[in-house]
Amino acid sequence: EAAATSGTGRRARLRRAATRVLLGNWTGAATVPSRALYPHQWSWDSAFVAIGLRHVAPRRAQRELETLLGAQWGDGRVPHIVFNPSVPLGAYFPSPDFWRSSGTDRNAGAPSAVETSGIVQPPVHALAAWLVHLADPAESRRRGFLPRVYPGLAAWHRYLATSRDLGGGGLAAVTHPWEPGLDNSPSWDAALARVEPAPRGSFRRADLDHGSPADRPTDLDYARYVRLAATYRDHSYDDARTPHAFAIEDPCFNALLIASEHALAAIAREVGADEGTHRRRAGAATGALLDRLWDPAAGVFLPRDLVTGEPITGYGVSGLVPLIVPGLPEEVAAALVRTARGPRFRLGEVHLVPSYDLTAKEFDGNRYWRGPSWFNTAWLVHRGLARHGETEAAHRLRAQALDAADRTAFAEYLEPYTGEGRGIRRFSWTAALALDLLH
Ligand code: 2M8
Repeated sequence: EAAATSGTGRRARLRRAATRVLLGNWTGAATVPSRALYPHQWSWDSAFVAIGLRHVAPRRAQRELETLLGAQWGDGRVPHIVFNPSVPLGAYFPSPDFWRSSGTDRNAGAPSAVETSGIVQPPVHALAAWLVHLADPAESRRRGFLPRVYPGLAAWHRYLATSRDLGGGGLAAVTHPWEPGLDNSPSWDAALARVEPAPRGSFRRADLDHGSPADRPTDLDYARYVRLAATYRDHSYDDARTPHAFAIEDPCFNALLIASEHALAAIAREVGADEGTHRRRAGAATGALLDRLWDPAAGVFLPRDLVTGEPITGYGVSGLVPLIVPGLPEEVAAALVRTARGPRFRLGEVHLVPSYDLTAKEFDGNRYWRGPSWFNTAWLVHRGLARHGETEAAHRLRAQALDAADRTAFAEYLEPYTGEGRGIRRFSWTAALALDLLH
């Protein structure tokens, strides 16, 4: 009984600590991922933040998503960063003077009142909006939350389904390693190697003011990130005109789009719009995901490189995330669970879910998305396990995540073998997703 009581006490303490992190990172209209390393609003971070915040401050959770959508472009894209004008330019690279969004010709319809990046991040937003609504439907209806966000979310999905279907097969492509959010994953290495690096000294890495170089992407990675973003910018962020040296169909990105499309259907029903369109799109995208990215022999979803037309072999956590997709064939789900439990991810044996194959030579347990375990992907895998009746595995993952969040003061990521915190602390989505798992 004493243990149970202290468990309850520990949970209450963790809930308070997580809430404090989110309050500390709140800027008045949105939440920064971290005051030091990421002092602006990030797209998928905000969606995860809203998912946690809904339990303690539902109105702020709504606000978080509304602020992000307030920076949406005319063509429907939701930018991956919305810049806070009161933060000095040198605090984060690339800054607004690199992206020059408000000065871009009006084709893509970048807003003029706010500075943003020109690339995107995974579409977790409709899912987040629906979960935020469910946390407090009365408050949501009182504020007209869903009618307010529905048109923007629908336009966002339309942008991805049209301008970003670069392969013509019914999936959305990412055009920069920052877009899938798994920045320096080994999965992007071969595609990135084709990109001519920007000249050394043409940019300054503000991230190294706050993060250890051993935990961050390399200078060569950055030189290529800069080249890709500059090329897109110099083509006015026009997807049809940009010669995309990097174009990939990522399983995690598309699985989130499908889960969000189902959420959008539920939102449409609630606001009196046409639910059927969204369900049909979700169904079609699920078919495309299975046709184009599922590898039954490997037992994992593989990203597809649209430049070579070939699948990208190797096991990334992205390939497990389709577990969250409603209506996934049971044999596919079962194979994914086997892969997660197998030697490459060792679910339940190591801490959370490594971002990359533990047995691969590219695996690096400290360096960002090349191996460390992250809380957002753990949350997604947890959701997928629960969906497929893997109750015990889900339960264990949840317990690990809560314990790790607590132990590490909400670290950005973990070394998977030791469970030690890496990156920055008081990281917003770690706190937010811990809050969600506590409920
Ligand atoms: C990381 O990415 C940014 C660029 O967008 C960076 O390295 O500066 C990634 O972990 C990404 O997934 C995340 O959204 C962002 C902010 O937390 O940081």
